Amino acid sequence: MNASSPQDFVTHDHAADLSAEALLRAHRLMLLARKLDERCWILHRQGKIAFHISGIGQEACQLAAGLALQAGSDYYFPHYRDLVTVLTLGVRPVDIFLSTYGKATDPSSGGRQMPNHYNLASQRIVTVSSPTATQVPQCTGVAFAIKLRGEPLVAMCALGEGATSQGDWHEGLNWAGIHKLPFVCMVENNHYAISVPLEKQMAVAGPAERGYAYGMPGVAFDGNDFFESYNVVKEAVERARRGEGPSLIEAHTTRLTAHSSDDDDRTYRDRAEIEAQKQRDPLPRLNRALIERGLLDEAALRRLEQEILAEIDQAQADALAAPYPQAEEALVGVFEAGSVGDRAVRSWSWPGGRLASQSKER
Ligand SMILES: Cc1ncc(C[n+]2csc(CCOP(=O)(O)OP(=O)(O)O)c2C)c(N)n1
Ligand SMILES: [Mg+2]
Repeated sequence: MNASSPQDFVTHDHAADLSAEALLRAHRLMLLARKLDERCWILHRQGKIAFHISGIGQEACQLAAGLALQAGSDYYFPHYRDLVTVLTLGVRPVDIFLSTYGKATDPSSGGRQMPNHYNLASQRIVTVSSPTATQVPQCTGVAFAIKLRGEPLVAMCALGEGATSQGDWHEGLNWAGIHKLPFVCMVENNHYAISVPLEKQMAVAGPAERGYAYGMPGVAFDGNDFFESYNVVKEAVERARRGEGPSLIEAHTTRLTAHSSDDDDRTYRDRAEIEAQKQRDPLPRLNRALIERGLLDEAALRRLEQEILAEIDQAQADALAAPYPQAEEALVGVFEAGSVGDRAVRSWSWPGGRLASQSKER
């Protein structure tokens, strides 16, 4: 069974419906994400932040996801690489730095989550759980609730191809297929799970081949081509919204960095392979497409880059100036007030003082 092609799946050229204004906004978001991502790498190498995991090279399919969903209404369960998706759905650059620096005003967790574990409750971006693929059954659970309530909403998740080897992925997709849920699963197939290549991960060409087994379309597409990605993701999202059931969509994409700031991919990846993958980099491809359409020129691109770098400088400065959480508040929000865990925590002694949860009701 071969995966479907975008031509078989897409019923309408959704990308053609994007106005010039929408395309310029999309392009700005991709450039913003790239520059923000690069800044995080620099801060890590300067020893100023503890960890970074990158979306560089995977932005086209991610941006398509952010644009295809209704921001603030539909639910999104992100992959840890989905920087541009979450920026598109409403996370601000300062929020990324607040989280990375572990500041008290970090809207995702008050500085408690790992960096890149994106979430923003107001925008229905549900927090990344560190065990890979656990977002899939979480997301199908939300999709089930949407269906039971008869809401015109969609629940979408993203994950890497390596994580599709986890049982959670299979269970989630099986459930979505049985109940014909308003659910979209996007696999960002960058052909590596840290150092493990795709062919050591599965005996099929890619995860999309498995859609048939779960009773849903499985569609493989060029996840580095923004227009193709938008057409596929939008089709899957609208199909779910129309009550036609779930879709499994597989973005062929490129991880242009090491797995994370803690990884050295020179130990397992040929440099020539990365150089070849850079030819598929989604950002120059989108730059060229907008230049060809007369929406951008080289001078405008340089101006935009400067504007974005200034925006990032400001966001970084604002986050640096924000307060760190108090040590005494470390356990606030971990347990529901009045629960067994909360009562246990209240009974602990704390060097140098009392826990905030012992002194204050929250
Ligand atoms: C259940 C579980 N096992 C292992 C890990 C460690 N781990 C984190 S990311 C990762 C690789 C995931 O690869 P893939 O799903 O292809 O995503 P990519 O990083 O390539 O985007 C692993 C093994 C984890 N977080 N959770
Ligand atoms: Mg991978």
